[in-house]
Amino acid sequence: MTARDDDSAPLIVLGAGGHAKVLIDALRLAGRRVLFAVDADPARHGGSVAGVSIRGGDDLVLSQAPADVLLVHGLGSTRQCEDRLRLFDRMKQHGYRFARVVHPSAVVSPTAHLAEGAQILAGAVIQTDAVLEDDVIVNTNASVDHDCRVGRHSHVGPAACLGGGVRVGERTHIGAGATIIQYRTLGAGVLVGAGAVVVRDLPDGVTAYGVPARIVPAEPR
Ligand code: JB2
Repeated sequence: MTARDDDSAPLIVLGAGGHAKVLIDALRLAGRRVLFAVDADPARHGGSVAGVSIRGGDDLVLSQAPADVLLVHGLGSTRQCEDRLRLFDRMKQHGYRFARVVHPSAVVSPTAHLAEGAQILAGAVIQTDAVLEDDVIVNTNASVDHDCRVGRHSHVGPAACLGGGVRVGERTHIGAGATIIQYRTLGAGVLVGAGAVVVRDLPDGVTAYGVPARIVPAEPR
């Protein structure tokens, strides 16, 4: 599937926090129709997020036939991506599909590959032959250069920059404004701190901060 998402099915947003608001905004600008949102917090039920009503919890999704709707993954991440993975996999087990979200101001190469549920937010740039696997977020003003590959459920934070040919494993969180220089490889479950400059490969599961980025003992996530 290329950058364009032609599926016009109505949308249900999972989660009703900050990330969901940003997604709803992008969807509206792209002319997409959002049916309602669901949230794990019962105190939010009956309220709204960015003008979209919050009708209940995730079980409400199950009352909709999987063929009739597309889901939008509204859980963001600030340090770890496991919650996104858990919710995505739960809904996939029930047969649901996730919509791609591409803000109209994003620049996406026609040769980039956006897998199911990829989210490209305002001002982001996805360059030629980049591959974003399932459920990846490329947040506001971030850039993913040519031939990068970003693994499932990973999050490229606002204004982060991936040079050409960077490889990122699954569930890796790259903090706001971080830079990964060209052709480096980051493992799965890595946390890169905001503003870090990564000049060496990083193995699975590490936390790295600073300029140049150094591996530090992980704080509890
Ligand atoms: O399993 C769930 C679930 N777990 C938490 N299902 C559903 N449907 N909702 C769930 N939630 C809900 O997600 C919480 O009850 C809460 O209302 C919402 C998360 O909102 P919050 O604003 O705390 O975080 P966020 O994930 O929307 O946004 C974070 O990540 C973004 C990338 C924020 O830090 C943002 O500032 C950031 N831009």
